[in-house]
Amino acid sequence: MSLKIWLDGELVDKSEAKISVYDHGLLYGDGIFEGIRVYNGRIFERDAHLRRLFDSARGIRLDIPYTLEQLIAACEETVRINKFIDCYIRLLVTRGKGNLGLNPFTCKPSVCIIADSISLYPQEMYEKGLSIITATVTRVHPNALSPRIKSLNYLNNILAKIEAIDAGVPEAIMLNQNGAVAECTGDNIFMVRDGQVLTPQTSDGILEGITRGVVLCLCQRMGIPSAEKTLQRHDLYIADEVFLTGSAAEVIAVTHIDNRAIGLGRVGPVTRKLIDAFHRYVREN
Ligand code: PXG
Repeated sequence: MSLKIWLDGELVDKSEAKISVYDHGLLYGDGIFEGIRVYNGRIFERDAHLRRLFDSARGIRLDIPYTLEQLIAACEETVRINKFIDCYIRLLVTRGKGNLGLNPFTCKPSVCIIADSISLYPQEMYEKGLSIITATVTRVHPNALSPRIKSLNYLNNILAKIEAIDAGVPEAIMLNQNGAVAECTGDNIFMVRDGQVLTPQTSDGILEGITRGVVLCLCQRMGIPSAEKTLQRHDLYIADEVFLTGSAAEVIAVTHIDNRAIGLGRVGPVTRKLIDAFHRYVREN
């Protein structure tokens, strides 16, 4: 059976799910999205993802032509009709079909919901951890385009991802305009030093990741001290452990950065505990 895609209120076959070449999502990368996991048939952190979607929409002055309740029902229907138990939902809102020219206010927004599988890194990297690099390209300045907006315009991250691929590694750290650590191309970054878990603050120019929020919450529940703090690349180099979080990536260890071993150069004990706790948590909540 072919996959069914939810497109502007209808469930259509994947081969029929089409968007106009005049859609400003294509013409200008004008739109927003969410990437959400479904575990055990439940949409993980559903309300947080939808809240961020509506916040992103506000950030770019896009009126989503559906209510929160309608979008929730649409996501649930898309998962159900495709008979998924565990999957990944890509929910996107494009500015929609309009005229050539940047003016977004001639467009009628389109909403598309894809339920499918995703794997960001090969399975063996989850056991061994990742080697990553620092990208030379700077994370976009918050006053240019806030990284808090999950926009369809991912060129900044893609340029960093290309640097990673060129270097033969799967991921890159992006620094902000001040040279501080921001995040990776599709994940938030954490470090552990002397038993304390640290991650950059919102004001360091990051997407406020839902998985990041869950991991901070797990730290609290497990009695692991944690804080949001501006970090330099040097902080990562001298960390005991580094790991990444994201809806697609889940929680994954980083063992090497810029060819330097982090700590002992293997998956550390705090990371291991948080990975296990995360996998338990997603099946409970
Ligand atoms: N930073 C950036 C720039 C992201 O794109 C995260 C952090 C983590 O946020 P969440 O809320 O997912 O914990 C992201 C999320 C993909 C893909 O297809 C990327 C993300 C999510 C889902 C799929 O590469 N990035």
